[in-house]
Amino acid sequence: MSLPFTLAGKRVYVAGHRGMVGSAVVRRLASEGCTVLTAPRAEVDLREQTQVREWFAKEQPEVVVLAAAKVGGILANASLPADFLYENLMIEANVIAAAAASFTQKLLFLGSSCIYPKFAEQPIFEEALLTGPLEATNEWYAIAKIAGIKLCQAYRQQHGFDFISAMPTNLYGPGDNFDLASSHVMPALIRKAHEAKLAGADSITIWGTGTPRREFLHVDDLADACVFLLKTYSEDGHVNVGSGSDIAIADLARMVCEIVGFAGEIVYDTAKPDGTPRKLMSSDRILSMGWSPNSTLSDGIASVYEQYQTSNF
Ligand code: GFB
Repeated sequence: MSLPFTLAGKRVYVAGHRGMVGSAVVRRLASEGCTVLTAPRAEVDLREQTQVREWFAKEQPEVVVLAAAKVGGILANASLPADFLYENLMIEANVIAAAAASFTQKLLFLGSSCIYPKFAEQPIFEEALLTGPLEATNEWYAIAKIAGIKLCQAYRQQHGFDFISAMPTNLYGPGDNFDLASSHVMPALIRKAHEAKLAGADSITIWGTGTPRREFLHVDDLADACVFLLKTYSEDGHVNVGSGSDIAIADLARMVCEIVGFAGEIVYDTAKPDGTPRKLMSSDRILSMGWSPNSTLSDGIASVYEQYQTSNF
């Protein structure tokens, strides 16, 4: 495959276009001069092999961004192990195999930083994959994502397909899930602080001890990295995509409360899980290729809060 790979004039399928990541990728592709293809779930259920094969045979996408996944925060991951493992395995296997069967020129698979061992040395380089046990709260999702990386590598090695993988850190941005039972921490904190402010409450309760550290990246930065990798990367190894710094959940909660304008107390529900103590990735590989993120955490949170107040989540 010759690089840089051109998107202009190509038919680019974004799987998962209604999700936070997929919708950001669709927005970013608007300036690439390509035709963006999407398929509503009512038309193609990505867990169903025949539907996926038939759709690919009919639409013949030349490029695929695989952003479709069953996703959720720490509690959803821990309480729905069968759904997270089965649905993600099916989606990946069906889309990657259908892309190969219809001779898609390039495919980008999106994973997650939870693929790395729970106690991986920090910052986590790509080589840390499969060097230790996973974090229990998300091992089901992580195993499915590891299988997706390996499937891309297997098609590359056995059949020469240009299938690549990117591993984003914890993401946030427009289109996030604000349901408190199933969301990730960022939308949960924004919603809790906002509702407490409106109610004149004295405190908000957040999960765990507040000591775990997480690295956050705005989803528009990830979408930009996806386009960058599609155009410039064509190798076997997966590529980390992060912001380069992490923050303790307690400090994040304070930052969100300040942005939202809630001055009450933060209470910790330690019956809820902490998850991985820390997962700061090294993004040296993509930085050395010439990509870097644009958003700062505080600006990113402020813009999401603005959107949250004006939308019907
Ligand atoms: O974002 P989160 O759900 O996912 O939680 P993970 C991050 C941290 O925030 C954990 C704490 O230590 C939570 O205990 N936290 C505090 C909260 N308050 C809240 C709250 O109200 N809601 C939530 N959700 N968390 C997920 C994985 O792990 O990250 C997935 O389960 C995936 O597989 C995703 O990899 C990116 O960072 O712990």
